[in-house]
Amino acid sequence: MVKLITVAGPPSSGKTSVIIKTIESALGMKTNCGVIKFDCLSALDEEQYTACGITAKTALAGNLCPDHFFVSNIEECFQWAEQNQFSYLITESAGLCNRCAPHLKNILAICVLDNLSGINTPLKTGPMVKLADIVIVTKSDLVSQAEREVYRFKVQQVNPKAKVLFINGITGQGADRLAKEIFQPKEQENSKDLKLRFSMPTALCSYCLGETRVGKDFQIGLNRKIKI
Ligand SMILES: Nc1nc2c(ncn2[C@@H]2O[C@H](COP(=O)(O)OP(=O)(O)OP(=O)(O)O)[C@@H](O)[C@H]2O)c(=O)[nH]1
Ligand SMILES: [Zn+2]
Ligand SMILES: [Zn+2]
Repeated sequence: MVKLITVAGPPSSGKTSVIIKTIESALGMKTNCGVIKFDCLSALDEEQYTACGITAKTALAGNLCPDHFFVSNIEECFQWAEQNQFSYLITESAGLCNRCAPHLKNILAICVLDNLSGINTPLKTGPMVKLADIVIVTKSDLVSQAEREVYRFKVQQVNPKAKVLFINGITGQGADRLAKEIFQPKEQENSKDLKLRFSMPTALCSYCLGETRVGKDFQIGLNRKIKI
C-alpha cells in the first residue's frame, strides 16, 4: 500500500531541499519513494530529484490554481506510485494563492517555511500552515537563535497543534527527525477515500475564465468590491 505525504509551502522556501535530504537520510528510501511536483508554469525540481537518484514527475497546472489541479489529479498519482511499486508517494506543491491547501484528512501534511521570510508569513500563508501536522522551518542557519524562537512562536500561534522542526536544506541537519515521522508504514485509506481538510474557495468570475478587459461591465460572476 502506498503512503501519501503532502508537502506544501511558499515558492523557494526549501521544499525540494528538505524532501531530498529527508529521503537521503533514511536507508533504502531512494528507490522506495516517488515524488510528484505540482507547479504553475515551470518547475526544475524533477531534474534535481533525478540527479539525486529519486524518481520524480512534474505536473504543471498552467492557468489553474495548482491546488485545484492537485486534487483533480491525485488519484492518477497514486496509480503511478502503485505501478512503480513505491511504498511512499510525496507530493510537493508551491502554494501560490495562499487560500487553498493540498492537505488531505488522515494523510501526513507538511508545510515548509523559510526562517528568512517575515515573522508574519505563517499568518499570511493560510490553510497550508494552519492545517499542517508538521511545519518545517528552513534557512535557520542564516538567523540568530532569538529569531528562530520568535519564528517558532509565530508558527505555533497559527497552528498550536503542529510539530515544528528546523531543518537545514543544504546540510540536511535535522532531516533524520522528519524521516522518522514520514517513513513508518501506516494503514491508510486508499485513494478512493481521500477528503480535503479544507474546502477550496470558490473563484468563478469572468477573470477566472480568461477575461482581460477592466471595468464593471466585464466583471461577471463572483466579485467583491473594496469599501473605500
Ligand atoms: N542557507 C540555506 N539555504 C537553503 C536552505 N534550504 C534551502 N536553501 C536554498 O534555498 C533555495 C530554494 O530551495 P528549494 O529547495 O529549491 O526550494 P523549493 O521550495 O523547493 O522551491 P520551488 O519548488 O521552486 O518553490 C535553494 O538555493 C536552496 O539551496 C537552508 O536551510 N539554508
Ligand atoms: Zn521545489
Ligand atoms: Zn487556490
